[in-house]
Amino acid sequence: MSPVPPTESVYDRIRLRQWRLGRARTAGVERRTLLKLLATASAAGSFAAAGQASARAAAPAAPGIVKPLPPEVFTVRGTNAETNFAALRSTGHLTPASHFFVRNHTSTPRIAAADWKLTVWGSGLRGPAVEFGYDDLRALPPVTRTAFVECAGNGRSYYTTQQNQQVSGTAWTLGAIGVGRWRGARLSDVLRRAGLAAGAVDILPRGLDAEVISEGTNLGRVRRPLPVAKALDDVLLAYEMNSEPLPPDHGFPVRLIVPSWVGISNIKWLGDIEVSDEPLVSPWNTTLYRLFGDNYPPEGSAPLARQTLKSAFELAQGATVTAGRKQMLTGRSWSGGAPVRSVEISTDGGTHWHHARLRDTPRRGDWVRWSAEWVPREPGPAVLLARATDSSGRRQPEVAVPNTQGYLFDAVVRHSVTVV
Ligand SMILES: Nc1nc2c(c(=O)[nH]1)N[C@H]1C(S)=C(S)[C@@H](COP(=O)(O)O)O[C@H]1N2
Ligand SMILES: [Mo]
Repeated sequence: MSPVPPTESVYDRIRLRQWRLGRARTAGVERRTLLKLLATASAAGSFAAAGQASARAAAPAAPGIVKPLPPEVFTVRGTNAETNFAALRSTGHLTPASHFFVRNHTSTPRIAAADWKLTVWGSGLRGPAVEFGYDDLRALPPVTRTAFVECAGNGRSYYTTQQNQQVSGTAWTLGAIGVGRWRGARLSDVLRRAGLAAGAVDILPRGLDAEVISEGTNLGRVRRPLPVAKALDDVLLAYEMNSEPLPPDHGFPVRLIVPSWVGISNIKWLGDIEVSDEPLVSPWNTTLYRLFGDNYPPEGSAPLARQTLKSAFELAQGATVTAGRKQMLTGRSWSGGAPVRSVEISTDGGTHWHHARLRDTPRRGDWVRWSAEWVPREPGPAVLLARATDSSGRRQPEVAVPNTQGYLFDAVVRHSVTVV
């Protein structure tokens, strides 16, 4: 993988200041509307609460998801489907499409490849708008990359169940992640062919799915600005997932893959890309996908970029295990920052720790599978913990710093089992 663009965190700080000073252009939403949304975003339980309400009313099938959602594989949460981590035990390094979580703001649109085109346009191009058809994209030099797509809110429910904090949004456990092998065209090739100007600073990829209505406000179609530095680094316009055409729920015909970054960056059903010579903002990098709350300024942190460090057991919460019999505990750890270096397991609630055996070569933007043997002795409740350390020395903490929308949970998750 290519190194981190050095400009990334600098970019975020600058963009945030520009927006605060009114120097960034809001794309498709009035600045006034954004400021109003922002005022409520900093109070917990406001903006994304609609998602939570629909999660409570979850029907057995998720409205708007096309693929089958067998209950042993998925837990439906509103318009979304979370992968049950226990169901990954039988899968390899890559998450099969049949097991890959789905996060839909509205519902999966059905788009024919023959009717599809991508329009690249805006002040950051040297000339007029340029269109690419499906075959045009496939004719560009293909690249293949293994990368996770992980929702920024993955693990959100543990802010509440482990830390007793109220947060808004879908109450994911740890299954809002999947790893795919993505094949597609380089975004940099597309932007250069479209006539990228030297002064371009942001791009704004936008989905073809329905407009998002949140608490009576039409936010428009899903779109999130991306700095040109990242766009030119390692971003793909993917048309294949695990050697198959993208499934409808995962963005057919074409989606963006933005390695290591928060899930929302990976725009599905891509329809157009604005290229701008001035900074852009949308609800998805202002009122959403920033950190709000007591630990952050009123307008929130810089827009979220990289994912954090996490670990999960491939075991159901509350599973039953037999005393005196050898168990092979398995799981996965991942990071959007430095690659995972080691994983430690505790089977006694955190008193003793042992190294797990890593089964993959750790890479940033990917997960490593691991395993550890355990012979449970005493019958009764037990708490399993898995904690990863990355190659920069960062280790998963005991407590995650809270934010009102429950993003980027990184603490060690307590996994309860019963020994019988
Ligand atoms: N067009 C569009 N793109 C989207 C979304 C969406 O609702 N519409 N959801 C985003 C979010 S929040 C996440 S986490 C990922 C989920 O990708 P997946 O459904 O393929 O797992 O897609 C992102 N891209
Ligand atoms: Mo997400």
